[in-house]
Amino acid sequence: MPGRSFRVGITCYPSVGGSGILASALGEELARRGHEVHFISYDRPFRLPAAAPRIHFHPVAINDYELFKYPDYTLPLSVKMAEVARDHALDVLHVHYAVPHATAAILARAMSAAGREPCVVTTLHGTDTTLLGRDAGYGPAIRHALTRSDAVTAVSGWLRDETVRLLKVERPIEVIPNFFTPRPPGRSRAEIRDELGVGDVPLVVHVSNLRPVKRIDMLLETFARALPGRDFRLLVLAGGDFRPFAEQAKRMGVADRVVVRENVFEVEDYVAASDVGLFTSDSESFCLGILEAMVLGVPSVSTAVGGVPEVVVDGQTGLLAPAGDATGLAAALGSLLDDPPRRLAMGVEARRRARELFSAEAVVPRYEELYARATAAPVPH
Ligand code: GMT
Repeated sequence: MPGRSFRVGITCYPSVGGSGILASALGEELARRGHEVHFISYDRPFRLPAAAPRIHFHPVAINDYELFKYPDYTLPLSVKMAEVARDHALDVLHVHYAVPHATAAILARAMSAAGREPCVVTTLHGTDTTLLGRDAGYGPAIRHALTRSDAVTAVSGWLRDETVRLLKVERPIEVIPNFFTPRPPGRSRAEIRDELGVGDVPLVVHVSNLRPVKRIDMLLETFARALPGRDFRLLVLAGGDFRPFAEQAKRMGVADRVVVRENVFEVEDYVAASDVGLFTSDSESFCLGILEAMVLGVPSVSTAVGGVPEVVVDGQTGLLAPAGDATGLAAALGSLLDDPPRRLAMGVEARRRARELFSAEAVVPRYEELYARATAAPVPH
């Protein structure tokens, strides 16, 4: 740890989603490096270990007052943030996903005693800008919170540029990419394949929360188009309900070749037992799923959207195809399935790139440096 240790409050969505996963991993790494980390959210983030030194969790209680048609989260969150900041003398409130976390943090800072205000660091993850930033009911509040944050980061250059374009943000936004640290292997490739009942045939893996932007329809379409003349399986690690898509798989006649596991919190063993990743999103600021595969030596076929080309080097660590192009995606997938040596070489290169650019060792010190800069020179407010 370089010099100073920080007391950091982290707020994120605790449910399945890239921003919460990244925030949890960051908290774990910061605690490992000697910082004191306080998670503040309505639930304990799902990938956070049950108990770990220097990691604390502060739940936000939400009351459902009859008077309100919709329960409010932003105000109780800001009050809890201010309380934790005061009681634990936090240096930094680091919020992941701007809505409503950045607004709550700005309010918490305003409620803190003069001279004891925590710095606010906001990390943008994607739809907080690309979806909500376009919404007239949110845009001005997001812009305000970003302008008043002491530091703002985005997980890709594409997301930084989109944020500037959509929200006309004039302050600097630093690009700090995502990272992924795999947990130690639990079960072997053979054990996992045995559980999945896939024998030795090539296995294509998809990991996501199945939201509409992930285009699961396109995933199944790509899979179905690549199948003729080949024997392989699709494994979907679903952070959401797969039932609406099971019908489509049945209609396409591929249901018996699709294996689904829902709510797998530790994806590593499943991904490591796979041969190719497949991601067909319409939009991704980064795509943590691709990185999880890369770290485990698995190359991906993906749509070339948003920040994905910053993660995947087309032809070296994976293959890219235009969004919505099931034919192109299926051709790319087929070419990797038909060429195991190329697939393996890409996996090696993917792992090397992940280690160099997207490992905790490469990324976490950048957050530490940012905390040091932000606390040394907070923005005047
Ligand atoms: O994947 C999602 O839909 C969740 C969303 C989030 O904010 O939780 O993911 C975004 O953040 C991830 C972590 O930085 C990125 O890897 C995803 O690309 C991004 N999703 C989109 O931009 C659609």
